[in-house]
Amino acid sequence: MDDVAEIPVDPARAVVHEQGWQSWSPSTGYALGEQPHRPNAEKRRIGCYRPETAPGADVFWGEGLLAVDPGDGGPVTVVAAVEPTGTVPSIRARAVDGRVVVAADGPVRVVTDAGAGGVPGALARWADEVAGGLGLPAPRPAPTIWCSWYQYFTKVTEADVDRNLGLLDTLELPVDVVQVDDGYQAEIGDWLIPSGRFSDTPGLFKRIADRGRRAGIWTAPFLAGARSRMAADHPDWLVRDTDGTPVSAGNNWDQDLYALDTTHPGVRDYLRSVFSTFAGWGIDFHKIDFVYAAAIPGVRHEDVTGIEAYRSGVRLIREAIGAQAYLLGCGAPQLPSIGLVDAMRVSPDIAPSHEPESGDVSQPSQRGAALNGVSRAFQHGRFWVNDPDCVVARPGVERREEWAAHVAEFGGLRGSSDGLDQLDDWGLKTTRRLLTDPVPRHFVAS
Ligand code: 9PG
Repeated sequence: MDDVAEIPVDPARAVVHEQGWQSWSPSTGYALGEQPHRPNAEKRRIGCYRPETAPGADVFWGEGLLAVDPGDGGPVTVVAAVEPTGTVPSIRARAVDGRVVVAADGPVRVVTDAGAGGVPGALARWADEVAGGLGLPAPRPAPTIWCSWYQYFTKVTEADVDRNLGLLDTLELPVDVVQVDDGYQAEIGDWLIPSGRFSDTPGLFKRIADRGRRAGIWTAPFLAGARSRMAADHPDWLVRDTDGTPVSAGNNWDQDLYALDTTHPGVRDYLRSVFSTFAGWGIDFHKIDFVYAAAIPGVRHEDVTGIEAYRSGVRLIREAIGAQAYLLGCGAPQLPSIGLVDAMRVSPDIAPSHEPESGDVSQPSQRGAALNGVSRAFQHGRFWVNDPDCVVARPGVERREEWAAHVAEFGGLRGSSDGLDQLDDWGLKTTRRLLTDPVPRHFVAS
């Protein structure tokens, strides 16, 4: 790493802001004496942080973006990737005797920002410049969603979706898209083979459309689960180490995960056929998840960087689903996704509990979800529509009033993810309000 800036600070008041790699990576500001959030297990480091870096908690570390507020009233320093959609250098900051010393392992620019609004203001101005430089159009208005995940998780059944589809009518909820999440498919990678709990998936999506709603689906298109038929049938589709071992893309669903090589013609044909099949079923909303896998370092069919492989994979999906379909990224490298998606999950998952079970804020919890939703507000309306994660408003959700207030202020995409028969009066009223209220076009730093 080379030093790129040395900033005199008030050590008692200075703040260093870290940008994490992907949707679930903790992103926030820290006082100099604070320990930044780091993974507490290897599978989380790979699956929720940047797989190729492992900074300790004794340094601050941003992936492609880091900002320093000196705390003495002086300007904010933003250190950022020169080409955030091409090369995302790691940026390290250390406190040394009344100074913050910043170093990077690739091309960055150092911007001194004396405008209003502190770090959020400076990041918003940086994002405006990036969006302007790339000529990004304003993001399209997002549809409202009902999502199966946060009530039913992987145990969702076709009957659960049908029941909620009916309740949307009975309750007259203004939901545009019914999005079936993880659980409809046989395995991670076997997207067109139904799980035992779904008997007629195309029929279900047709019923959604027949009721006047749009059909949405979840996939993890660049993952191959160790148990999948796809991994067994096509071992040549996986990203590998130089010694030929498939690269680990983490572990979830009680199995090892591998990354698909999006430059391999077989993978490209497969993804095209999966997403064209979905288009034929009338699906026009896609939550593509765990997409960090496509960018994982390793050996591919074509000699491209992980970020190039990732972008070409997402572009291929966009071509297959059509320009009109709505595309939501999740588990997605943030800066490399600029210009590719309509909306982006900017946080780890919401959960009924306020604290993450394992103590790692990249894991499901209200605290982790809110942390990122606030600090990534600057991205909303500039790079895409921010998805702060779904509204969960049923009784039993800890501090549900706080979560609803967070979504009201920072979302972006508005989705409900309760079993609609689980809502009490407050939950129903709040869900309706959050689905109806106008969404701020973009975040403005106060
Ligand atoms: C479906 C879910 C939902 C959810 C997504 C994603 O192992 N992990 O660290 C891990 C992180 C996030 C996660 C699952 C596992 O949730 O964010 O909305 O779609 O997948 O499986």
